[in-house]
Amino acid sequence: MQQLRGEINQHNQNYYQYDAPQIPDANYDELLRELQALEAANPELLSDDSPTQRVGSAALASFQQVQHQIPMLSLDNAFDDEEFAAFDKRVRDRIQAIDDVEYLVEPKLDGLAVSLLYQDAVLVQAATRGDGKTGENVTENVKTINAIPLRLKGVNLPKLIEVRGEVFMPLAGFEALNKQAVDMGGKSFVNPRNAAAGSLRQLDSKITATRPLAFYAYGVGVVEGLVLPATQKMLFELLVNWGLPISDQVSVESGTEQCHKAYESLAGKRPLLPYEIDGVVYKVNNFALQERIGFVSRAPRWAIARKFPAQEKMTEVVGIDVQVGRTGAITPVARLAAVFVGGVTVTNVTLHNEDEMRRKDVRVGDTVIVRRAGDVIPEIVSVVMQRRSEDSALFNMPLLCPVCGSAVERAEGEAIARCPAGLFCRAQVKESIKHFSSRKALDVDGLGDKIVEQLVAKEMVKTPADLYRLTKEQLSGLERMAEKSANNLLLALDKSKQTTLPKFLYALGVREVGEVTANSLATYFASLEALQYASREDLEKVPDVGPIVAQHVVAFFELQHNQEVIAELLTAGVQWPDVEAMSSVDQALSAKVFVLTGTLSLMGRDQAKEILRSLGAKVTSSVSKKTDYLVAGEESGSKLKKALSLGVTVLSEEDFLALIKDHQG
Ligand code: I6G
Repeated sequence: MQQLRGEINQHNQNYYQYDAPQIPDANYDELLRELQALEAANPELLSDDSPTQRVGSAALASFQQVQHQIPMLSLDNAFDDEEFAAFDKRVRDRIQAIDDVEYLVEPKLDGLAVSLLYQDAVLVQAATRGDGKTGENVTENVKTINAIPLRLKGVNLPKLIEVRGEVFMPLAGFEALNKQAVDMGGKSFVNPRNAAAGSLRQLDSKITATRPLAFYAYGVGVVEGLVLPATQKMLFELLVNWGLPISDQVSVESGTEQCHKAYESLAGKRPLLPYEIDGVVYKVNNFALQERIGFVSRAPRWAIARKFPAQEKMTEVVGIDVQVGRTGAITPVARLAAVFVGGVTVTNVTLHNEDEMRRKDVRVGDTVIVRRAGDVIPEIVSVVMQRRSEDSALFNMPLLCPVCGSAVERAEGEAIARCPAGLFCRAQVKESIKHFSSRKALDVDGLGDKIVEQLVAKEMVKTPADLYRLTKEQLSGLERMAEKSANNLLLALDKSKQTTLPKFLYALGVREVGEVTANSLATYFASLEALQYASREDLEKVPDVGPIVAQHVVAFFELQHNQEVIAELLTAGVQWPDVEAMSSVDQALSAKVFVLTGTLSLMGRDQAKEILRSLGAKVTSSVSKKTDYLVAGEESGSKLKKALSLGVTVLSEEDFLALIKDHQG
């Protein structure tokens, strides 16, 4: 217990005093709960100075200290429905409730708690929570936050009122601040909470003034010259009338079932909100009941935070590998001890390139914090430096391609190192074949990675054209390939020959030519021959094609090897309908720009794209001012948020189906 207390105290200090947490919140919560459980089982060993008995650590000496007349408490947590039900039962037992209890429900923002003192309606002091009893005087800094009124509005204002709430940094501001920091060669913030804390606790308030901070009030402390209304909800209405912002997601719910629904609803909205939340706060709505229920030393008994599942977890880097991609890019990849985070098990994460790996200073053996938010690919947020072993060594990128042994090249000013061997490097052959046969390309059903690996290793396939020369005998000789599977694969190969020009162009794997560009090229040139002989100038006339893409396209078709492979593919029977014929259908959506996001449950995304393109629309992957429509399926995330902020028309899946039905006639 002593050891746990020491550890937790250190984490408190890192979090509250230095704004530099070394472990994710979920791991901190786990430590605290472990200590709470030990103390509950051994009450004779409980001590007043245990971290379970207080909140955070003392304030930094460089700010003036502020004594909170009424302690700023923290909230107990519930991590599942049973824990919330147990909380509700404790509440009901204390007030001997027969009916359901009414709770005020609000999102729990990921920011930092502050106290604002208004005397005769004027903001006279602002303080951080600190250890709950003593905080830091951040008045000058708080005065720079636009969301916080310097003078309260209205009549019959109290003589003195202490408003409490959360200062936070909205996501858009956080992203802009980090971009600016990186552009200027500075360090970025790990998350919006740290950015908010770091911004508020600046000794120079001019710096705070440049930071995009916001505020929501959640309660009051000291009050003189006012009789509080009967409920938390009515207090919120009063605060709003005085000009104080409160969350726009507040509701009042009765009983555990409704509370659960409100939790689910906020969890669903979470990716759409313009700020980060890490849970939901429930408070007994009625103040008289709150008073009867009372407090324990660190938290009110009438409130609880129900946390969302963790999006950050700690794990260990067990190795760093380098992968050679289709275009020869050499990418360092961290192999992790498996960790369940944000709903999936993560075992590897890309480190992108050497510079990025150095910037984060990731080494084998390090303990790292892994983050997976929404549908974003997992990433390493930071290394837990305190846990680094003394003999840890920098990982050096190889000088030779780990697959073919060619000398690795890194062009000046480029972050990516490459193996220059092209299709003489087996890794690149393998990746090219995988790309060629992938679903969005020629879609060869049943040609899995393991089979491609064997075909390339045995040198049965060196180019995509070789796929069409494979025989049943050859295939049956492969591991995991029974005769039936060999037959099926041959049928799938035969079927894949009927394709479309955009898919064929995408399948060729020209650098920088993704699905969208392949489609633009096909639409513009309408035939493979026209594209093959296009000049850079011609290519740059195509929408979306800039000088770099044009250069890659020209370079690709200049290589004799590529011309030969294309000729062999055509001889093997790969073919597509005329683009002319394709574009003669209704082009009612011609030139409209669509973005698809979230899960489309009635029609897959690929099918939706194909239909849109056949109607002349353009489908791009990111939302911008040029986007005409965003089709938002279930669990849409940041794209939906961006579309809404740019005023782009958002279509539900049903709206979308109706639209294409209209145009298909
Ligand atoms: O409504 C609240 C939101 C956030 C809170 C709260 C909080 O802490 C960050 N803390 C307390 C103690 C209470 N309500 C009562």
